[in-house]
Amino acid sequence: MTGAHSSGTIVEAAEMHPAPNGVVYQYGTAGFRTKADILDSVMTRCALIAALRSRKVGGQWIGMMITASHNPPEDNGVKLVEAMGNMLTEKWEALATEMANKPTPEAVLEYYEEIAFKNNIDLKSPARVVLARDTRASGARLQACVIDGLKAAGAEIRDFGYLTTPQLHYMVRCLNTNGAYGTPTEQGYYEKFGGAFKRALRGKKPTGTLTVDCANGVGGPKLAELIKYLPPKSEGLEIIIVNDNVVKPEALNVECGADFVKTNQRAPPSSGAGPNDRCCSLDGDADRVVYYFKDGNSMFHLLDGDRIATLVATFLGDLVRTSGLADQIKLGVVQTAYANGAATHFVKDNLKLKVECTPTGVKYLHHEAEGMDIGVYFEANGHGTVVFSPDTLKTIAAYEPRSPGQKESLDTLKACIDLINSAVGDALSDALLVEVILAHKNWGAEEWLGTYNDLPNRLLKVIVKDRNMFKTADAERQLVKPEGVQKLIDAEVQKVRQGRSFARASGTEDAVRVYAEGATRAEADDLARKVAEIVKAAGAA
Ligand code: 16G
Ligand code: MG
Repeated sequence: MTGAHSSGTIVEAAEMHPAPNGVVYQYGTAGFRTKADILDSVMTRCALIAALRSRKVGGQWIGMMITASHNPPEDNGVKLVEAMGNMLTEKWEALATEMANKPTPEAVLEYYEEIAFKNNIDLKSPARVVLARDTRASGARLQACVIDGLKAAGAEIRDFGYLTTPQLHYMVRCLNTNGAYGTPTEQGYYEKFGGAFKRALRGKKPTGTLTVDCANGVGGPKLAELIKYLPPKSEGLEIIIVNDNVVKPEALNVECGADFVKTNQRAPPSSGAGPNDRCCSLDGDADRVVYYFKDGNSMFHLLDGDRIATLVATFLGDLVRTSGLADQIKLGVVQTAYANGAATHFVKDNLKLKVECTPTGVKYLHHEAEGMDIGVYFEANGHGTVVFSPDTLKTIAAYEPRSPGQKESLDTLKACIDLINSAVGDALSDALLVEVILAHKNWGAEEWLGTYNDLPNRLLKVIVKDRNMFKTADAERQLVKPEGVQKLIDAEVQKVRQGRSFARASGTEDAVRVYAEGATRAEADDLARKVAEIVKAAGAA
């Protein structure tokens, strides 16, 4: 921990880390993210924004996570975390973008003072910022740039070194809630989630083993640590860790990790798992997880975020009902347009739950879920968690079960609440929750897969002149610009049985993404190709 006194001025800090010429930065879907060698100035300036944000919220701790998630090893980035452990509010994203693009150190200072003035921020009031980073080689250098900015802004600093992104979110929430969410230490995190896992299992033992691919990122060493707080494998879950080489930073996310598995629809080549062995893959900062297995015929099966959402919603829904709370607590599920049509159908028609659809990006889903009693949200790519409203938590805490059966369900429900990192999607906590549910159902991955059949689908990437000309509405399901393009897409969708397709500009890459599904593999592929052609033609204009 370092002191709260400013050393050096804002101008000096900005001078130490000048902005490269001609680069335009943007606080994107999940923070700034680009090649690490052009991020120094962004880090220092983002630190100033974090300090201002902390002052704006009365000196509460604000988080800064240095990571580029599933991006290649040479990239890096930074995301800011709000006081309750959620993602930075959109208004402040815009301030961060503007600050990052200021041309000179003097302009940085001027903007710093302007933000303070316009937001009624007293620059002498305390500012507190908590830091962590993933295992990228550039992380140490970039962190030094952050610290220069924080010192210049006179912020108190707490540095946790290496953490997963969700661990940092956890620390922020703990620090600002006087321990109500947990103890703000790494050990506190392991004790909380390890303890809740044991309680939620209630003596049940998961079948088989779980092989966890850690993408050669920070999730590896952290999972190894967490395992020490889980029940011994003879009584609980046997976890086999693979791809945990953080000594070789160039191996990060290469031929492994959640993004590799989801995009390529295959297991990492390094995986040594046998037939029907349950596997999951984390991404580089462990805020995302997908499951998969190979069957007896070596056929690969993916159990993605949609599957986790349906499994979790089924289980929590059952617990609410069997606890006797169904009249008081309603569950809902939040998805994006990428959710497989079969998953949406399953939630609506089998589980009879409300489904909402939001644009892509954790912050939109999280926000929507906050409006529900219990909001289960997952993106197909594996980002997600469960959010419990304050009233729901009160209802559950105060509820007196009327039978031993109700008590059993209620105790399991309470343990699951503790097991879920509701500050943000957490690959480690999500995986433990999945394992608890499978153990209760006495299921392996095959049974889980058997709950419904995914519609065949295809995701394509189209490079266009300017992706910003593609504007969507209705949670990205309709293209409103360029005009007339949606009509052409609709005409193709009509021709395909169970056809559905949409196109949207990526928030993280310079491309337009096309998604299509249909009754058969051939129909889905064909539809995706046709829609991609339409987008390509429109984007060439
Ligand atoms: C980011 C988002 C993720 C989203 C993805 C979409 C967070 C923490 N991460 O990784 O939620 O699914 O972007 O990428 O919000 P795309 O816009 O390139 O398709
Ligand atoms: Mg990530």
